[in-house]
Amino acid sequence: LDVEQRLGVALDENLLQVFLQPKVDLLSNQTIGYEALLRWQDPILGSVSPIEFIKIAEEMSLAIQVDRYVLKTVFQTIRRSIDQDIRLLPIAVNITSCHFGDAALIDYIFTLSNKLDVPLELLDLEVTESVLLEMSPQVEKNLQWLRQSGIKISIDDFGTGYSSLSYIRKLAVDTLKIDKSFIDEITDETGQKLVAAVIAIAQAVNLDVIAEGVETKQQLDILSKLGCKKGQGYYFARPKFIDDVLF
Ligand code: G
Ligand code: G
Ligand code: MN
Ligand code: NA
Repeated sequence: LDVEQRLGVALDENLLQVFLQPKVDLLSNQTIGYEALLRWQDPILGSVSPIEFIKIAEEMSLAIQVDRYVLKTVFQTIRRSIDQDIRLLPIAVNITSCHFGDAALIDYIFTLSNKLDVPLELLDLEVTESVLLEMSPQVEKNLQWLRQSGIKISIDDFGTGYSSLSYIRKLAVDTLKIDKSFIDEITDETGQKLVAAVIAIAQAVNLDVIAEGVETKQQLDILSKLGCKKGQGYYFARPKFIDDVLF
């Protein structure tokens, strides 16, 4: 059996697990939100990396189903948390580029939120720069609607794609996530200058900025010195099963 065949089964039988990784305020060390990340421990295939199965999902046109699976799981879990009076922070869900320009995305999110009575302020979305390359009227419409609904939008893996700076200025997004590859090199002089440049871009266009893949105290100290106020990475916490994080 291969990944292609099992992925459909995994979606139908809820075999994919949603994990959460905290986003942290660098000054106070407080968690300010989470990113939802999929994990798949398959009874037949063993553990399958999201890098592999997300790519296959895209090839098989299952990407939208995968995104919906995460959205549904996150909303259902938020509902259970509200029922138990647990204090909640926004949870960011990664949306595949091709899905972001789909009119049905809005309907899906709106229907879930209504049906489960979960405020949309508790949802954030992350998309990669490639969405900006394919800027269609529907992408712009979706961005506007999402923003008006209180859903914050981050550009993921920022700096690795080809997004033009003029798009970033015009776009209704909230946050740039500095890709881990830049943080990996932040201890080099040139690497540090690059991260400083990304932070300057974000400040110039009034966007929030968050560093991804922070693994060491040294990286954290340099980020703080450069004026970055938020971070995410193993230094703070690894992703954990959503129920173990929230309950
Ligand atoms: O969590 P990890 O570092 O193993 O993720 C590897 C890749 O898979 C990353 O690029 C991450 O964005 C992607 N990924 C993980 N979970 C999801 C998800 O729920 N949806 C999408 N579209 N991508 C995800
Ligand atoms: O593409 P995206 O940025 O959504 O993917 C984030 C991926 O990076 C996730 O798979 C997550 O598990 C992983 N990740 C998060 N923090 C760290 C870190 O500090 N080090 C490493 N190596 N991976 C990380
Ligand atoms: Mn992400
Ligand atoms: Na990223």
